[in-house]
Amino acid sequence: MLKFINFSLFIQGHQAEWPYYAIFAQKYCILGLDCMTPAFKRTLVTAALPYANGPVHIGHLAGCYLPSDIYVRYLRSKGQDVVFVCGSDEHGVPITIKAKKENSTPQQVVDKYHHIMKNAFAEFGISFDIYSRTSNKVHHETASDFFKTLYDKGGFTEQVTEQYYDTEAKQFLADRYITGECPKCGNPNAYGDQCERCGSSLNPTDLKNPKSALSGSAPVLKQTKNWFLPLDKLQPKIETYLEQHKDWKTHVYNQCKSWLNSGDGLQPRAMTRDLDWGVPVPLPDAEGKVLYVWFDAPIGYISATKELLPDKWELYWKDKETRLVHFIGKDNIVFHCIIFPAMLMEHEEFVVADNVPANEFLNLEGDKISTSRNWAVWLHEYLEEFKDQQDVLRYVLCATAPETKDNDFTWKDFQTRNNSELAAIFGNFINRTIVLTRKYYDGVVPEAVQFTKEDLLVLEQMNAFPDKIGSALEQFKFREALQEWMNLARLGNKYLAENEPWKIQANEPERVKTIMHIALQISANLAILGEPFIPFTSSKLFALLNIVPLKWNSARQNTNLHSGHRIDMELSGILFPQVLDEAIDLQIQKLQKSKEAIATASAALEPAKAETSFDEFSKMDIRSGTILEAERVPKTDKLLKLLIDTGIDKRTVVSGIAAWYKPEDIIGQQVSILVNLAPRKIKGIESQGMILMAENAAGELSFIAPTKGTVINNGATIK
Ligand code: B3M
Ligand code: ZN
Repeated sequence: MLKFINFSLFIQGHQAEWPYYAIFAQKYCILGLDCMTPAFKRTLVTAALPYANGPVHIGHLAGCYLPSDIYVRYLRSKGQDVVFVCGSDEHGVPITIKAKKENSTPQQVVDKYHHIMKNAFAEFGISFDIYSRTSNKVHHETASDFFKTLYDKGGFTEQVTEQYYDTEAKQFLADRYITGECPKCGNPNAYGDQCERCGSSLNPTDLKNPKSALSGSAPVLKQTKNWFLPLDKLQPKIETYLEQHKDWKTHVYNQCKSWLNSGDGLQPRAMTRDLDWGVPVPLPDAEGKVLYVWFDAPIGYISATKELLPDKWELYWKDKETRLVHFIGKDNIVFHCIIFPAMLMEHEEFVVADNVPANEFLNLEGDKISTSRNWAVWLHEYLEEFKDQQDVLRYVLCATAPETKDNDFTWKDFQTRNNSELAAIFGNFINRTIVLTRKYYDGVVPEAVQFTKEDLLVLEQMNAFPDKIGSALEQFKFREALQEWMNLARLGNKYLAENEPWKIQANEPERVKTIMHIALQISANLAILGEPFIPFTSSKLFALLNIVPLKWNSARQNTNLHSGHRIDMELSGILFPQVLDEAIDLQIQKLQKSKEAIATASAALEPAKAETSFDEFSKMDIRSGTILEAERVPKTDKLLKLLIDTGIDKRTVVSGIAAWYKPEDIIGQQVSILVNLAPRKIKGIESQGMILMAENAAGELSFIAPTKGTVINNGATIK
């Protein structure tokens, strides 16, 4: 109905704009009976390709994999033609950074995590038709061809620009290799390609106080050639596209709008990178360059479809009657609503997204989920601790989904939703129905003898649920849909509680037959309509009722369990055991440990030293310098002999940094050096000063150097 209302408002406000009307009329059957049913022939659903750089946690699940799975299961149940694709995003800096951290290679990292992630999704019933990966051949070819096609059409501008370069690591610093202050919101930890706090898409040179994520040092600017997508020129097309999608979730639409309207609007964006991990740029003069991960990753949706349906994939990508829906987290909005559509439009052969129902973020016990702080509920750990209870987590994450704003997952809420909703309402209703059917009728569905007015009302209400739930799902209102499903269980529970068959069986056995007949129909409908949300339980319930799984539209009927049909006599009707306080306490303790670990790490920092005066401090002459030569001091593990240009002179300094820096890597490194420290002999070498280093609680060292590259000359004072 919502679409219909929007439509009338639209007609009032924009009577002259008939092309929009035509698009709208084509998109939805507004003149048909079922105005929510789109006029598309098939749907392609994509879920964001997660970086293969760590295991999966509840934030991933709640953000896009659970809602997309619920949506797809619903469409399948409705008998619609739907394909659901996903896979691991195996390129980009998040992978190479992880490899560095784990002291392994990018390939080893993606091989390890691809399988862990794939299994976790399968264990939680995320029913992808394919879970592919972007390191495979089909993808490399598809992404390469896509780039070539755009290139041949003149879709890129070739530009030599100054990009940040880490002189220590001898590498250009793309995307997450560089961090700094977000120019839009001031977040001090924004990445070179994006600020995770305000969602802005950035270029590394936008960051204030940039810093290399590789060495921690301040980068220098160095010229390099890259290929840019001229988003500035494409802005009008994107604007028109967005105007056709006012039906998108408000926060998604508004975010897109604000990018288009902010500052000078969209800016050209480099689609290639100076990196050695990724899809090589398919041009002769592009040695050592790969495609930008955000160029190749969304093409991964296309490659995955190709891999799944080698003969039919084009139908899902090139036929106008395909509806493309991207499920993502909010940090991916710009890439899916602006950049990828721009790429697809420029290519000209592909359909673009009809909807991008992004979710906001899920927090955990009031704090942002964080892998590095181990503030997360990991799916593999959950499975060990709550064996066979995947549906409880699916239910809770759907009930608290961050659909329109960030939301919080708490273990107390998890317990309450299990015990007071799944167990006390749904589970209780099913168990009573099964137990009484076995007890009174030896498991055989009794005949409804005579319906009272109240029975008919309950049946009528029951029959309204498929549309109520369906319409909420079609509008991506998953919480509301789930609540409606639970309302059907409430209806059943209330019906039994009011009619109390257990009390009247002795005197009114005929009446009880009708009551139980109706309770059994409600149970069957709960199994059908619950399948998208809690598929494991739904199939247990079908087994309990001893019927094959039924499709959505059967739930409009009262006759899914015929009189005379025998339900299963063995299976347990307890579908959701209680979650005990001890289990919850254990989880809370576990999180507490993560908090303590973080606290211990910061407590390990040295307390501040006693006060000093400015005069005392000014006695120290600290200058900016550059390392000219470096070599190991023989027979020591820790010491390097450095020759430093202090601007005033060139002098030798012995420094205990050999555990952290190789001599060959630090030539050219800018340093801060205390030049008026009295000389002293170390291992027979006269050290004429001291370079300043930062040291963390773990004893790791990093240079303290001027951050403005060559602007600060050797000899510049530091005060
Ligand atoms: N891998 C970002 C992420 O995992 C990215 C999504 C790609 S979707 C094409 O958050
Ligand atoms: Zn920001």
